[in-house]
Amino acid sequence: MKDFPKDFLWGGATAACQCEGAWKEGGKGLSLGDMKPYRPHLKRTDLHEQRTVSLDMLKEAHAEKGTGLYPKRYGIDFYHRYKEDIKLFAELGLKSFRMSISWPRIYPTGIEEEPNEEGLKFYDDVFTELEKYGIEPMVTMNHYDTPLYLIEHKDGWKTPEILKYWERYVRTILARYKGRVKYWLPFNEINATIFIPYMGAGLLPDVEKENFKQSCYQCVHYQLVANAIAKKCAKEIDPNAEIGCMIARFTTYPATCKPEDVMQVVLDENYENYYYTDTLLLGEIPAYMDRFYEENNLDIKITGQEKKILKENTCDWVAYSYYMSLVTSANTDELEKTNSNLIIAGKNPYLEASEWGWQKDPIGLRYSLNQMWDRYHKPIFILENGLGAVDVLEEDNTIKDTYRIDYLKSHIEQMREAVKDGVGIKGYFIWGIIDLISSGTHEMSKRYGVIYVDQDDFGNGSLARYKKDSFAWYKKCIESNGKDLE
Ligand code: BGP
Repeated sequence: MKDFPKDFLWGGATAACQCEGAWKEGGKGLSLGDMKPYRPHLKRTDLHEQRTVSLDMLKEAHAEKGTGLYPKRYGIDFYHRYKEDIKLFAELGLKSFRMSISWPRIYPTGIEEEPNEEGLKFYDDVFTELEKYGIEPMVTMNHYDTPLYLIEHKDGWKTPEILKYWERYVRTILARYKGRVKYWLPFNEINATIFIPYMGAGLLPDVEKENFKQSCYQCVHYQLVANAIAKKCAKEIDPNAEIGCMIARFTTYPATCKPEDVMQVVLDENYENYYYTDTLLLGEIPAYMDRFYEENNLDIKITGQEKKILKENTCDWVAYSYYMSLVTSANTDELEKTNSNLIIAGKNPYLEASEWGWQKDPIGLRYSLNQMWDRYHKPIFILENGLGAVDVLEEDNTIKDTYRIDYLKSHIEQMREAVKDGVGIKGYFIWGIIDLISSGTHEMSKRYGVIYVDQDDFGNGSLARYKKDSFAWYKKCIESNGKDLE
């Protein structure tokens, strides 16, 4: 029976806007994340409030002098500590490191004719460090990191003008890092804009008002085209580069075996997940979207040229983040709800949830891997999986995170089952391999790492790094190519 292939990429993932900090250093321009405050008065499970950014909040962020309540401005100071961190990744035995390039570090406003050399040099240095230890980079081009200027002055993702700036950025980084980066992911969770419109596309509900849904889907369309443009550029600039696509995977179960509930699963998964991967892997906007646009009174502008780009530039592999599964029904009002990554959905009485309400479901990982493989037969990467939890730093600087080991172990076991099922999985990345700022709630105390970072929710702490118990556990897992999970 099959097992993990020899060249399986055991990885760890981060994003520039959650770890780099140095928001104004090295010529970097403002980004979406720099403007989103930490709001300690909100409940951890209050997803609606947590994800919304209003015009007033943006104005306040522009006026803000200090950095106290804007944690993405300082991150975990990866910008200055990347050597120390990469050394730890090497000690861990990491085969691949997922990171993102911050677009506004390369083009501060997005519209410059020439890139910012200091920004380019920073990533050169990061790649040099990774090469020193033989760690393969997996690079996201845009992880919730659109330059703020494009949003505030150029209508952001709402018009095709952005594609010109995007292409310039993509060409710059593909050419600069040619031969150094093989795996490129144009967008983190390209289905996110519908759920977190601000971080996905800089959309503010109080600006969009009744056009909100229309704007969301128009932005999504241009992001899909942008993903295909990245593939087009890669073919010209670095044919050895592989371009992927990624969604936040919402593995969905019906609340009952009532046919209406089962049908609802098909609809939810089509609209929330498959629309994106079908378009980018099969090369056509799926027919079910025509019905969706019509029923929702959406008038999405799509040109023949854009369809051609999508058709001719399908992705080499597919990826997703997997944290939990969801429940749906034909009558969602009847469902007891829980919080999940990006989405509020039905609760599953058979599953336990994390403190943030995310329902842990390792079997759902095997299930979704089979679904994705059957649908596309393209190599799959799990680019994010992990458990956000409150960790305790003991007096002797140890962190006994057995709950995290249990979570990771159960998911890796199910991933192995999927490998045995014949699914072509190429790599697995623990999200937040090192503790970083939470994307959803901006807390520091929602920790995912196998490396602890001494910093609290308000930016206090030494920033010292400590190995958690899960560090030694993941090291063994990697060394044994997934055989030793004890
Ligand atoms: C994904 C994002 C990541 C990450 C993760 C965990 O949706 O791609 O950036 O943060 O979710 O979410 P959170 O940080 O809200 O716990």
